Amino acid sequence: MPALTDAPFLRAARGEEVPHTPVWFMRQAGRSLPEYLKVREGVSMLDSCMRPDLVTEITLQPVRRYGVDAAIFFSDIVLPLKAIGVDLDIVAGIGPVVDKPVRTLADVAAIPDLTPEHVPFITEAVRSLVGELGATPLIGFAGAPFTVASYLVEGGPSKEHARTKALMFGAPDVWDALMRKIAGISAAYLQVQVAAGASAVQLFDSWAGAVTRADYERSVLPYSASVLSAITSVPRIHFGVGTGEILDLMGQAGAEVVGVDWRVPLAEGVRRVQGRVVQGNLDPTLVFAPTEVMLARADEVLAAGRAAPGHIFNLGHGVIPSTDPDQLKRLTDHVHEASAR
Ligand code: 1CP
Repeated sequence: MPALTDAPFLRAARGEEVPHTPVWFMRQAGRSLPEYLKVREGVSMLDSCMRPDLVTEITLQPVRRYGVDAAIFFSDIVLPLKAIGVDLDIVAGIGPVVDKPVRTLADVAAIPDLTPEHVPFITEAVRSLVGELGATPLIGFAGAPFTVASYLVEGGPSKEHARTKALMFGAPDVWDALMRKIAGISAAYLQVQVAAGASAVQLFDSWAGAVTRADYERSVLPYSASVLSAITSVPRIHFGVGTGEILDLMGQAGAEVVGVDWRVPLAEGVRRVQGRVVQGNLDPTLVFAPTEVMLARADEVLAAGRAAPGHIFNLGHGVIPSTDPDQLKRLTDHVHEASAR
């Protein structure tokens, strides 16, 4: 039986030699899989995240189907907020919706800190998964302060993040209090997952690309760095979308691995994060192209990844729900075969 600590995903994250380039996909579980749609029938998204039996099954589904090198814990970035009592729901076809948006110091003060007692079902689900996964690593995750703040301040998904950025520009005291509060919640939530056996963590700052370099450095980075610094025993991955202009700064936030979205050529991403391991970055729409086109582009990503101290193959953002799972299976097999040392 191979040892978990020698799993290719963890070796790559530590910058060690690997038998093949490890591969997993952001949002590999979920709506692209018929077996997911089946077990979710009649169960709301948030309810499914609080049921360890369902979380275990849904997390394992893509591992069984694709043979990917890591599992990602099935949950959502707003789940810890729900667990501490923030009135929110995940609405099908929309995403997270917050009943009473957070805009003032009093609103922030009303949000409790997260303790392990708030999320016993997470501990139970992670333990169950780690037992089932054996030598396949489980990635825990949390939302980074900026991205979670956007849902809290806007009250739901947003393209412009206008109210969020207005708060950042115009009310620095409220912004600091809110970002500290979320940083504490995300750090505690990751610590629960690591304590229960997660082998790595990913901090999702999906919407960080919405801010300028200067604003990122001053008003976002310190809080993400604080979350990352709370995790010292397992490799950390730091990811956002549209982050080309801030990729070097993201690399300075403390994670061993930096996720690169598909807009930045991976060779350039490797240069920008200077000495860090990279994760990414095939355009998620390439699965809709003919297989040979998708695989040729995957070869380019693999070639560029060789310049980094380590490379974890992934898409440049999450799996699109209408993706054909057979394409992801072909992609996984191809990455393994084409990168075999
Ligand atoms: O009913 C449903 O099935 C809802 C769809 C869904 C799913 C399957 C949502 C609502 N969240 C999830 C699961 C999820 N969310 C996972 C686990 C799946 C996996 O990776 O295998 C993860 C890692 C997330 C994290 C997440 N949620 C992020 C960061 C990752 C990213 O994609 O950038 C973000 C931004 C969210 C918010 C969210 N939750 C759900 C939706 C539709 C959204 C995005 C809404 C928006 O556009 O703002």
